[in-house]
Amino acid sequence: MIHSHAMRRAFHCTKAAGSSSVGLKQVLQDLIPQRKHDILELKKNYGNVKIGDITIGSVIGGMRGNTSMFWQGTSLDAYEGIKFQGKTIGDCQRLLPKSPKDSNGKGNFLPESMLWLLMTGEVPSIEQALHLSAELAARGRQLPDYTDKLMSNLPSGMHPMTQLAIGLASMNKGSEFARKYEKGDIGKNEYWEYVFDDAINLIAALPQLTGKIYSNIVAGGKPLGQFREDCDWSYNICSLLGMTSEDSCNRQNLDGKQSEDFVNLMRLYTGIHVDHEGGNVSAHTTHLVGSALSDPYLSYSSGIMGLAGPLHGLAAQEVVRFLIEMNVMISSPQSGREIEQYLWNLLRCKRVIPGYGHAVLRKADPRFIAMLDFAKARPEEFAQDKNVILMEKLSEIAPKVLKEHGKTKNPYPNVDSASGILFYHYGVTELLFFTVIFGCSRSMGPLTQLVWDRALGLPIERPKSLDFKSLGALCR
Ligand code: CMX
Repeated sequence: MIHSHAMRRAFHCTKAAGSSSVGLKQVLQDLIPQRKHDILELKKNYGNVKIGDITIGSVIGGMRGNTSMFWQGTSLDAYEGIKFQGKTIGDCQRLLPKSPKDSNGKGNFLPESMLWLLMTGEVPSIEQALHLSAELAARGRQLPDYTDKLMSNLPSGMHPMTQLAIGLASMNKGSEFARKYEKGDIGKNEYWEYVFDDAINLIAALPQLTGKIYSNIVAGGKPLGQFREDCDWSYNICSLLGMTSEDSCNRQNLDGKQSEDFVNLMRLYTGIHVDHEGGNVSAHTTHLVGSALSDPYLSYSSGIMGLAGPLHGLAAQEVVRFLIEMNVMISSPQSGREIEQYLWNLLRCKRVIPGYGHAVLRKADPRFIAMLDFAKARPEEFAQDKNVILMEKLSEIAPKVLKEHGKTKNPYPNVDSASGILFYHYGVTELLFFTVIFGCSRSMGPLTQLVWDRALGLPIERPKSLDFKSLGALCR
């Protein structure tokens, strides 16, 4: 029997002793000993407590309902959606520090604030968030030489996610963790520090890497914008895509307001895609590969390979294609009857409606709602965009159709229903590229967990597998 008060005592959430410090690593340094103690106590006192049953259905059904991962940063409730250290998207929008450069007060929180929250469980002060932002900018000023050269020499037409995975894997050459481990001069207790440094360096490098990939796709490798060390992480992503009005390139001729909105879209998008608890393919893969003590670059590069799948991160691209095609075939994006017919034809051909359904969620994805709200708050920008109008209309009609169709467990829109089409609106029209932006954001959750995996000394993952004969024996 579990004594809940004892359990709470064994795993209470402790405030970091030095949480007034502005340095993330220092705050973690103070936090880790208590958490380490907590997890050892948990294992010692409650290691035999059963969490759930594993059924044959879950063994051959993608491990659904098989609660078997430790994941601290986020949790996913089928009806409430994603929570970041227990906080909803709305909470995060209220509580997390924003960029002081945002003049109109409508700005989104900085993803750097989210990274802090994920790592420590605490909402950072504005000083802490800006300190982390400046640290990322300082570390991300330029790509390592070897990565830069490699990226410049990739064959043209290479899939953007392949480019991202190659770029990240190449950075393993500079991995502090791999170097120290190879030399054999670090003990288990110190692993996390080097994993942390690699994780921060990796996240810091993503704006440059993303800009490089985009320039490979659209400009034959010619730089599209400038990295600014006095700017935040999302701003630098936008700048290196040539999407800010301050850029000499300003590819889409965005005016000041549009440019500010685009940066805020990037902050929103990259702030809420950071994680979706541990079981999703990109997060799970990063955690699994990292459990073999592969360094963060190799681990997250593997996660990126999973994110590239059409049932995971690539869905945003499929949605954009789908909306554009449907708009060609129907007389108006408001025509409910024609949309319904279009969807039924699709389902009869055994195709899925992209952007709908989810393995865990059982209601509309709050991330979708946040993206939709972004568009709704800017009617002057989006009112004439047929794709955005169709996206919204579809979110009323598709759930009815999918419910009647009767197969899908969750007939509601997921985040990918909205994200790509908003980037497309501002002129990022290279569909395969969207998942790279997803990859920038997703780095934060799985890499946070990787730091904690090593801080808590979690072991290599090695579940048991069963063949047909063994499953058959269980059925007798
Ligand atoms: N359109 C049509 N059929 C769908 C469907 C959709 N959007 N979503 C699920 N189904 C079908 C499944 O294909 C499955 O059919 P079969 O029994 O014939 O194989 C059946 O409904 C049951 O599936 P489910 O249990 O509801 O969903 P899963 O957990 O197996 O899969 C997901 C989840 C997301 C892969 C699926 O809903 C899907 O393919 N959606 C479209 C692609 C998409 O939007 N992906 C983005 C996911 C977002 C994320 O990664 O966070």
